[in-house]
Amino acid sequence: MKRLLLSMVFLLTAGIPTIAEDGHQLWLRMQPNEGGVRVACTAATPTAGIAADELRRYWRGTPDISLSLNAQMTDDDGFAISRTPSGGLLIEAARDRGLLYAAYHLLRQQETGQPVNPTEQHPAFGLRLLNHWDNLDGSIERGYAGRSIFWRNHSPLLTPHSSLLRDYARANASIGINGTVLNNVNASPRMLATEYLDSVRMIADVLRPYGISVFLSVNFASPMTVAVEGVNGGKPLTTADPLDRQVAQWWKAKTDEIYRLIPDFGGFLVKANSEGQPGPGDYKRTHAEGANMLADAIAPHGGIVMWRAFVYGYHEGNTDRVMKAAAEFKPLDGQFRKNVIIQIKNGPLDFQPREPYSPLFDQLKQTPMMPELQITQEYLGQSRHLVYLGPMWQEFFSFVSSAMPAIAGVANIGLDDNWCGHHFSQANWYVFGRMAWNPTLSSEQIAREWLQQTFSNDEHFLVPMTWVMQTSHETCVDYMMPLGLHHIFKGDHHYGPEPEGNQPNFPDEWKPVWYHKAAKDGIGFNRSTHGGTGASQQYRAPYNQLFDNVETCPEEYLLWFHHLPWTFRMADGQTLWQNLQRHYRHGVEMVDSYVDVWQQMRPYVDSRRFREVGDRLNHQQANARQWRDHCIGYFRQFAE
Ligand code: GCV
Repeated sequence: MKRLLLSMVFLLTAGIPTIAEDGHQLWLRMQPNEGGVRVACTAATPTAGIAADELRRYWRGTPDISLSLNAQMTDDDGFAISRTPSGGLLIEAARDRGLLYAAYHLLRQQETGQPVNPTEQHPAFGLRLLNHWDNLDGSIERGYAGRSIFWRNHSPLLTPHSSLLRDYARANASIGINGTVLNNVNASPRMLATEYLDSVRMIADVLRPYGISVFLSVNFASPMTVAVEGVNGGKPLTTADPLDRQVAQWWKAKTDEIYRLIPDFGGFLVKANSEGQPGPGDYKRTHAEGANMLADAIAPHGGIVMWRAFVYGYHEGNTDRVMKAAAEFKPLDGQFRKNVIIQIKNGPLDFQPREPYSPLFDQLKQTPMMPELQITQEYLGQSRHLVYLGPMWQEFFSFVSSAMPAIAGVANIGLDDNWCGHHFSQANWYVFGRMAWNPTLSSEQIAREWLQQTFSNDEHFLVPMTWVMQTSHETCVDYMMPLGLHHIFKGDHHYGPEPEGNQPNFPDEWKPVWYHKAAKDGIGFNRSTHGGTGASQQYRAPYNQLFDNVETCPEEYLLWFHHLPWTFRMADGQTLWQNLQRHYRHGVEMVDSYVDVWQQMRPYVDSRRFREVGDRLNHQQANARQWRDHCIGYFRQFAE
């Protein structure tokens, strides 16, 4: 109701977009057509029905469209659009999801003023998933946009907010997302209790027509908390050892129960033996033994297990955390069941503003892998900073092949009116979906089409704001952690600078000083083979050589791989210290110009979104200055 009232507030100022928008419509702000479009659909499924309805309601092009399934086409979510002899459009797909994606493709072309050409498209990744880090109490780990849209207050969501969930499903479908993990990887064992599974069933029922299947994160020790009928006399078990017969029985019985409720359930996501989570290592079993036990339970139903490679324990001593995933998983290559996929964060550390790609992608040869990207900007200004992640992911895809079965993005969605906290954070949800469909699309093109649909088609808006978006990631890197610096964050909330951070109660792996190693002799983490940890050697050729050699290491990764004197000569002839300061200052200057550019955008943006984005940009400007002053001020004691 509040939302409705707000969107009814008409402004009187001439020349300014008249409706105050709250951003809830995301990039789906199409105006209904006047009728007159004839849509024939031979596929009688709810999903095909939605595809036809969307076109009936919003399509303003050719008056005749037919949708039909074609079993001759490649069996994936792709689609083909062709012209009929009578000038109409024919949409064909092997699956009804393909029909839905074709409908949204046409509407996107329409809204962005693109021609409707015959096309055949197939997604790069078969599974395109969101990962929600939502807890059953309704809070969200690393969520910056309000509380969970799925769960609340330690009790199952008995009546799903269906219209909200439908809006969520529709938005995802419009960008090709076809699955979602409903709970945090730091999973409560209670997630698998029957009362919660009943909620999962209700959510699945709402999402299914939009082509979205549901998945759950599971706690490896769930059998020790949740009882299952017919196993151990209906009592929880005393172990979660994956080689224990009762444990395997427990998972089989639980999985059968899930599939009775949700026949198209997608599978499990597991964080094991990482950051204090239980796992097979607690019983001296390997990741493969743990994953395979779950894989065997779910295989008869056609489900999968996504096993995360983000592993490191606390207090493991002075070892190099970025090497751990490759060190633990490479020896297991070839030992996983076919329905196990290893889910790997884009970088080897933890979603830093910039990281080189994770070398585990180079190490596994016989095991399916999937990238995990983080949409929620945990380390990139959260929902306070305008940082468009398209360029960062494009950089990742320039190193890592997209020939993988699946991809996941850690969601930035909550109950806030505009879903994502910052209006521009919606673009990161959008670009994730678009790149999961086609990682070769340029981030710039995606930024532009998102701006067109979300705000305005006017070139006076599009040109400057595409520039803002495209440069915003590098800008954030500049004012936070340029030249390959990493993890210089304050506290556990990961917001704000703390280069002096050396908290005695933190493990080394969380301490900023451990990562930047700034001292009189220089700055940076030596991961080369020249007196360093040798992490450079986990990469395939030629990157192992390139990164290892200070002369050839790209400057953006320099201090990730090398510890260098402050007087080191950079490519531009400046010393490292001068160059580092230049980056910090440049980052701030860029944010200054974003603030100015946005002020020019008033004629193209409704009042509420104009104000809200402006407020956040002011905040970002203040934060960028803090980062610059704090970091330069701290490093100066060593550098000068
Ligand atoms: C869900 C980082 C985050 C944690 C997160 C973890 C993970 O450490 O700070 O909040 O936990 O990554 O990806 O498992």
